[in-house]
Parts: sequence; structure tokens; C-alpha cells
Amino acid sequence: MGMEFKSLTCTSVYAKLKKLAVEAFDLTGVDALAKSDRLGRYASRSSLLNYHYATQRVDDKVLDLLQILADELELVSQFKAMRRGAVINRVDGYKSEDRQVLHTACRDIFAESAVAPEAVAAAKSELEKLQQFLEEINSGVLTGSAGQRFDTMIHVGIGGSDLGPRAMYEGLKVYGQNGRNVHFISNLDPDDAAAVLKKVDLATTLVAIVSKSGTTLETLTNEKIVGMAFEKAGLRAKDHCISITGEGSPMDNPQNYLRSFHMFDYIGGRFSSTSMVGGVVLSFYLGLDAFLEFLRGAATIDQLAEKTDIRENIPLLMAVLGIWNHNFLGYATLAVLPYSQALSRFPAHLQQCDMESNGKSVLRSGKPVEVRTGPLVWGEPGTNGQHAFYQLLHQGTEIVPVEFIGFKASQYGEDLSVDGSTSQEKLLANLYAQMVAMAIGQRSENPNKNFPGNRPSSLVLAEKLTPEVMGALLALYESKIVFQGFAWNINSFDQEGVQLGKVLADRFLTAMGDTGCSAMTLENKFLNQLYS
Ligand code: G6Q
Repeated sequence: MGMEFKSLTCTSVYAKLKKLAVEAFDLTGVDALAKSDRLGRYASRSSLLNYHYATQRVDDKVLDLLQILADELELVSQFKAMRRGAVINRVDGYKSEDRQVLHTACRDIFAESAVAPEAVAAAKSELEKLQQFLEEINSGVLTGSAGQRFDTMIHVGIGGSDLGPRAMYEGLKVYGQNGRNVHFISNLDPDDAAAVLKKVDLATTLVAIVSKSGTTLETLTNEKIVGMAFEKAGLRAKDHCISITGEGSPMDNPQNYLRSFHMFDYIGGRFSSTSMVGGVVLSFYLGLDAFLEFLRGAATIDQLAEKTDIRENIPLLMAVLGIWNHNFLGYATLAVLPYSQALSRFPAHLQQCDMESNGKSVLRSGKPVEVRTGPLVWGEPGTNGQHAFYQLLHQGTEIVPVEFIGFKASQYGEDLSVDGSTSQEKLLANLYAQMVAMAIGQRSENPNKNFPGNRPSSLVLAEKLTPEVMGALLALYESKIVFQGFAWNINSFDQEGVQLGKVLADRFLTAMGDTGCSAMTLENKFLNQLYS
């Protein structure tokens, strides 16, 4: 695939959409929701989840133009090319990572003929290694250095090597196998490791050290802390630690670990939840079958993402509606609000996946962008958020488009009917009420009680948060982010901003000299550095 991509402003519909944005659909109109057929028509359904967008400020005219936009920018053919191994992680004419983007291959393991056969074969071979490893653990062939069976895993990693797996684990915590425990250590703050190490019995603990580069300061430091803890407990760290790292990285040394798994250079950290980065911890906890269901859910959405009709392709629709809100209506941020306690870490994962991918200012040609790229992404589970920042969503001067996520059934199924409704029903009622309140608002003579409304939102709704649905939800957002990056004509797959932080921290450490000095001396040295 050549690197000549059209930009948003060069499409035949850009000016038309700009014009329509001035008088975009008004959600406060009396007939806007209840009396119109919008609720029925502005819904896109798929086997695992449905997407409701009647409360977005669009009408058929805008949707038709957004379809043309998607077609002219060749969003779906770029997605197809990505899945088939095109080298798209690059900026033309400049030094860049210059590689394929193939996180989708990790789950393209169910189709009869895979679209990227080599990458899929590699993913399958890692899965086989994982299966073997799990069998050895389950049967007790593999034990800790004191001969005790493993029942706990500590996942050590940061950024893309932590956020996705942690969010997925939280999302699926209810489905854990009996007796299995999982903990995460990511922060350089020594208290993070100390708090986890206090909780576990090291004799039965496996530690998964996860770092694609094998050079990340936080992870290597935490690996050492954990290693020391094993030594102190009279256990051999090597018999308890496994590595998940890039091929050829400094950590890619099987002699130092009980077992090693690979993540490939064509899988970005923030897109790595379906690779061994998420695979090891999730399948240790959930069992391999549940992890495969998770992959199956993601694969279902990857296939859906190849449809050209925006009204059928949910990730594409979410992407173009996001662009409508951000680039045409001018809304700067996006809130993702799951009405599910299990998804409490999902917004944090999306924050990284979206903002690290699309927080860019140069085009794939190396020239500066002409329109705004990725929005600020943030969120918290409802209804907790309702009692906190929703005030601003309803009456603040910032208009924040919202992506709600909801489920018809709870995960545990343990619920109580109080005053004629269950908690799950109350939860959903709250979600719907928020959507309607944001859209319609409330007129009042008292300005303090006036709600302007016309604030857009949409809803991803599924039956229940199962492993398959979790995989679908993950892939939905991954693909949405990828589509938006294509639309902005940026390289969504590098992360120079993160690299800079890593390099600068190293420089600071070297300049500060001995690391054994007190916090006070460190502070003084820091100030000297800053002002020197
Ligand atoms: C993700 C980013 C970044 C990365 C971390 C950890 O896409 O590149 O968040 O995942 O910096 O890097 P390592 O996996 O190399 O330790």
C-alpha cells in the first residue's frame, strides 16, 4: 500500500459537513426522541453487542455524508490492509518504527483461512506453548522451588503491558477458576510492589514479567524487588518467574526464567491484550477456554469492522460519529461511562489506547496536521460518576459527548428486588435516564435548575459481560481508534511521547548520580537540574 492518503479536509464532504454542523440536529426538540422513529432506526445491531445512537446530533443527511467521508478516506480498505499485514506503522521519509500492525492476528485463529497467515501461525504457536504451560501447572508437574503448586500470579508490567490485561482481568474477575488469584504491580512507587508482596504466599506464586522492549525502568526495577523477595523467602526466583517480551529483547533469555513467551514487534503495547501479554495472566486465572472465548469475541468484531456500510459496521460508525463530534461540532473531550463495576479500569485502558494512538500532530507524510486529532478521553463507572462529575456534563460550559456502556444482566446474578425493581434494573434505568436528560434537558424559569440539553451520547449495550463480550468490547474500541487514526491521516501506532519520558528519566537518574541519597538530597539535585 502506498503512503498517499487523503486527509479529512480534502474530502468532497468536508465543507458540507462543516456547514451542516452549524445547524446540527437539535436533540431538545419535542419530537426528537419519543415521537420520532430515531430510537428504532439509529441502532446498529450485531451478534454480541448493539449500538444505539439516536441521541447523537445527527440525521440521515449527516450520516450519508459521513458514509461518503468513510468511503473517500478508504477507512475500511485501510483496515483490511492492516489486518493483512501492510506496513503502516511509519511516517513517510522519516525514521520511524516502520512495521506491520497485526494485533488482529492474535484472534484470527478461528477462521479456516487466516488473512495474515504467518502472524496467525506465530500466535497459534504461542497459544500452544501457553496450553502446555497451563497443563503443567494444573497437573502439578510444574511447581515452585519449594515444591508447592502455583495458585497465584503477579503480573508485572506498565503502560500497554499493564493497563489492557488489568482492565480485562477486572472485567472478567467473576469467572476466575477456583483458588486462583491475580495481582498486578506496575508503578515505580515501591509501595505498589510492597503492598502486593505483603498479600501473597511466594511459595505458590508465579510472577509474569511483561515488557516488550525488556528495558523499561519501572518493570525491571519491580522485577528486581520481586526477585529479592523470593531470595529472602528462601525461594529460587528463576523457578517462579516467567517472561513475556519481544523477540531479541534483553529480557529474551530463557535461561533466566521458568518459561518465556513472545510478543511480536508488530503488536503495539496498547493493542496487546489479546497477545501473550494478556493471554498468560487471563488464561492462568480464567482457564484457556475462557481466554479463547475472549479471543473469539474480538475476532467477531474484527470481521464486522470490514463492512463498508457505516450503519452496519459499529466500530466505524463510532469512529465517524466521534469525528463529527470532535472536528465538526468542536467538542474537545470524550467520556466513556460504563454502567458496570467490572469495567472500572476499562476507561483507563481506553485512555491509553486512544490518547497514545491518536494524540499526534503530524500526518503520515510528516507534515503538520490541519485538523484536531484525538480527543481527551476519560471516564468512570456509573452510577458512581453521577454523584461526582455529571453535574458538569449536564450544566457545565464544556459539552462532553458520552459513550455509555451497559448490560442487561449482571455478572454474579446475585440481586435483590427492592421497591419493585432489582439493582440491575435500577442501574439501567439510571443509564437511560442520563442519556435522555443529556439529550432533552429541562426547561425551568429558575436558571439554576435549567438544563440546556442537546448534549450527545450513545450506548453500547450487551446482554451480559462474558469473556466473549469483553473481547468484543475491546476490539470495538481498538478498531474505532484505528479508524479514527486513518481518518486523521496520522500514524496511530508509534509513541514518541512515551519514549521521550523514558529517555529523559534515564538522563535525570544519571545526572543525579548516586541513587542511594536521601529524598531530600534528591529533591535538591532535581531543582539544580531543573534550573541549571
Ligand atoms: C504502549 C506503549 C507503552 C508501553 C510501556 C511499556 O503502546 O508503547 O505504554 O507499553 O511503556 O513498555 P514495555 O512493554 O516495553 O515495557
